[in-house]
Amino acid sequence: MINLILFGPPGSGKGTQATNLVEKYNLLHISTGDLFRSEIGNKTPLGLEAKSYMDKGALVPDEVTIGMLKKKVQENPDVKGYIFDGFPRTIPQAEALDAMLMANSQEITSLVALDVDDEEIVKRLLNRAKTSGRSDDADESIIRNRLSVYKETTAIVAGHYEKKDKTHTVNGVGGIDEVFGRLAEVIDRSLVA
Ligand code: B4P
Repeated sequence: MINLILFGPPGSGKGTQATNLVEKYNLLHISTGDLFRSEIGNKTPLGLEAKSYMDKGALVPDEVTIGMLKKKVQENPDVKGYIFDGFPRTIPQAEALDAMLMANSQEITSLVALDVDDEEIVKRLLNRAKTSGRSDDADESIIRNRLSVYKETTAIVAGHYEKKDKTHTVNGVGGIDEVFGRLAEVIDRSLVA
């Protein structure tokens, strides 16, 4: 099984690249952000709770996020592997993911991080806000809060997998196809390692 984590700050291109990676590697794409937005769209209690955090650019609490992720994995056991997009974002989430995979004699194959500078991210997300209708993209101070949360709480997750020699970083600035080529090269190398 192939278990990839697509990592990087908000707006670094994770969702964009996951779509292409799914085609190439035939994996199930699980985006916790997309799962939350679907719950919000369906006005479920989980969605209402998640929205109160997402609108501020804060992380949704771990127990809610981990429970939702596990459910999605358990509903899809017969796949070649997973692309985890936007998960894990905290050390407890990473530990829960490792434990869940280990219970099935699996592990993370590789964490691939997209490196993009803050100003490029702010530009991309404000631009996406024009069509996405996402309130967390429309306000620069909320975007900057998301970037601070990433630096303070999420970035250390890359270090967690670095200790296991699983972390790889690629330059996320450039055309979408160009960035995809860089990702595929790193992933292909980690698959034969
Ligand atoms: P996400 O849905 O994961 O939001 P994101 O990080 O903004 O999306 P992504 O990074 O995939 O967007 P992309 O770069 O592809 O999370 C939203 C919120 O949900 C979080 O803030 C949090 O509140 C909550 N949440 C989610 N997961 C959680 C977890 N595990 N724990 C707790 N809370 C959680 O796209 C950005 C834009 O850039 C697009 O417009 C795209 O077209 C553009 N773009 C992409 N690649 C480009 C390129 N190469 N050049 C130019 N533009 C590019």
